[in-house]
Amino acid sequence: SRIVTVGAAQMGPIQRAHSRREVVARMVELMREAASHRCDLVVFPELTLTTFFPRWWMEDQAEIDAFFEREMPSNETAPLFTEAKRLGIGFSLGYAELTPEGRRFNTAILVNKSAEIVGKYRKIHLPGHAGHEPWRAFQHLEKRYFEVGDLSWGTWNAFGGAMGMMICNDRRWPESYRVMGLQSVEMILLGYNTPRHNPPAPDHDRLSEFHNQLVMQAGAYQNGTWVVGVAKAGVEEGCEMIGGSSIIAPTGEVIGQALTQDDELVVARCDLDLTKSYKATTFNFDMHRQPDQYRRIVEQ
Ligand code: ING
Repeated sequence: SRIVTVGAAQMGPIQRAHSRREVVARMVELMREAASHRCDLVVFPELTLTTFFPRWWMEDQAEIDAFFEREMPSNETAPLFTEAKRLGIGFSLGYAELTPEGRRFNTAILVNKSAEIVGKYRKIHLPGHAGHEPWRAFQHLEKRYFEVGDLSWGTWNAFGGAMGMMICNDRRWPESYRVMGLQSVEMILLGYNTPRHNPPAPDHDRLSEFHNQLVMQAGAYQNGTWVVGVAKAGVEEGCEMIGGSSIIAPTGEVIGQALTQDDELVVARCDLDLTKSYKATTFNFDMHRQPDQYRRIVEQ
């Protein structure tokens, strides 16, 4: 067996007034709690460092860019890396990336136990809309503030196995999991900020948690991989976001789940060898897939 002890570090709400310093202090607390449970890896949510700013229509680029990180680690985030190295723990972190060339992405990084960034992913499925839609109780402007990610979905050898990442809306699209499944991924880390209310389809609201579980459990089982889904939860600036952070086995079973809408660590011992029986039988891609029949999936 290849056990990775995982800490899903759900974050409660981050209000606009909360500084990165305050948020990082909360994250360090969760990291210390994870270390006390002998975690190898802590998974933080999407856009962990600030409130979910795509809920607002903004036009001033300086105001928008205040939510982005120009460097990683930065002064405010350095304590995360320092503490992780001291504790001998790895982590994944979601943040808004502003590159030196002036490109903006919804990004996640994978950091090993030596506090080295070993993987980076930029969100590909950007939900919501690009224009101001004032009829909505709140906006969802990821298409306005971020570019579509340009790194595809990769895997990295770390923590004893093949690790992959995706972000939030990616988890609703089977292609996200399958691209990594075809690279023999064994554990997918993802963070999410999911408003309970979806203005264009309010009748879906009552199914928010069900849909959240459904897509991650399906992705895990259909690709013989662990999936760790971690929420930024609770009421941020009047907008409720679901919790339900989960650790899901390659069997498709949820083996750990958050019970609150606040900062909460969910710990599980995940044996990467549990992926083998699915990859070798039911989802033996070389033996069973018929790619010639799948062409329509990649047509525009
Ligand atoms: N959030 C949401 C998500 O995909 C959403 C957007 C909410 C889509 C509800 C569909 C229904 O979980 C982000 N940040 O992608």
